[in-house]
Amino acid sequence: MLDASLAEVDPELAELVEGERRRQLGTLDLVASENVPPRAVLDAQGSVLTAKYADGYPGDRHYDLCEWVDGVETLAIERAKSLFGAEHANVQPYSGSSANMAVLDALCEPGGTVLGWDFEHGGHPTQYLSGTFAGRHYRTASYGVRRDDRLVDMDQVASLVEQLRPKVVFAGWSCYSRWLDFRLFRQICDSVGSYLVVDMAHFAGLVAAGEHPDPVPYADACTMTVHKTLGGARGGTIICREDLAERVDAAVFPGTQGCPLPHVIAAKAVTFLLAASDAFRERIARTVEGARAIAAVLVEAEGRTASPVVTAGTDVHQLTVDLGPSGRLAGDVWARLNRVGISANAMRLAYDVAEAPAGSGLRFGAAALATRGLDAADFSEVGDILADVLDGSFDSAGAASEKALARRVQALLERFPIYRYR
Ligand code: DSN
Repeated sequence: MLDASLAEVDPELAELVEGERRRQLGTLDLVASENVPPRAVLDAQGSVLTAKYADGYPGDRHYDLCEWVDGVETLAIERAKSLFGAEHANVQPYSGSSANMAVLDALCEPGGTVLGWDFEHGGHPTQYLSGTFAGRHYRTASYGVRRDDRLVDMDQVASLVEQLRPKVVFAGWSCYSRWLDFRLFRQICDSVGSYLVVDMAHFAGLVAAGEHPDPVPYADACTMTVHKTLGGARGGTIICREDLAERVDAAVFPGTQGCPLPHVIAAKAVTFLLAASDAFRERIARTVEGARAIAAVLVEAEGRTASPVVTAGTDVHQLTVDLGPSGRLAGDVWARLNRVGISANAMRLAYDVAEAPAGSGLRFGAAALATRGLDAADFSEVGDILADVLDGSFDSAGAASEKALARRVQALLERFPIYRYR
């Protein structure tokens, strides 16, 4: 059994994996948190490193014969530090959520106060929400975006910080389209001595490529995922100031995790290497350009879709459309997107008019398609397809229109294939 392939040992499972590979090949992926990890990352993540126990950190493990995995983790740490200009990096968090949990464990005693970004306003639940470790172990509150322009309400942040004097303030989002003023967040945190943690799970790749304001000079710590705009290993990473390194490391291991995953850390090392390249910078520039191109087409089409682009555009890799004025639910349009070969997210928005859980929001991201190779003109074609799907008259046009759109999606997929090897 040791040397037999997955297909030989478990054809049933192999068929499911192959089905997902074919699905990825045949879907225009506009899920803002997804990407196309390169083969080198998949090779590392499926390597023999999977077998090794290595609790601890390089040079200080609870297991013997760790010299090779020490080398792997040291490479990942040094590459992460160099990529982000960080004083310290911990590459062991299993995910972005684990990274947030460890940072809270490092910086805040249980029962302490934490201020996060409201989930329906674009934040991540693990920053504060009841039902997550943050909501269970800390006294939490949240801020959001303004009703009129849907930009983050920095007056509300300042007033909540003054009133609650939180130990930790999170800045960073899962669904937002504009840059953040990290200097202002820092000033507000300094006014009461709060730690500033920037959750850059989504925009870490943009920061690495210089396509987004850099939070590192302002934040006490930054958490990130390595598989979204960074486009690589499935997992999290924390970077922080040197004086917090010991606390952050102890909070990751043994505070909140057991053995690190050496195979995933190896895949993170490859990701950080690739993210330091000119090719990566070019791809991220094309990603942002792509999101802007889609947004521009959808803003232009607002007359016929009755679905405004939130904040009327984007500065980052994603944009959100508000179906509220059209009277349609995101879940219905989402199903139509799937039928023509597009994947995206339906979500509730700040001040959502819909009562259904899926709400009125559709989030579109350009990261995976930029990795496939699309350029600005191709992204405009994607925007045109989306505008047709969102068009109110589409309902009466029916199946014929869906077929025509599916053909246009197929033409793009054929021009930009992925995973041609098995
Ligand atoms: N689930 C991720 C996203 O889609 O944004 C955040 O963790």
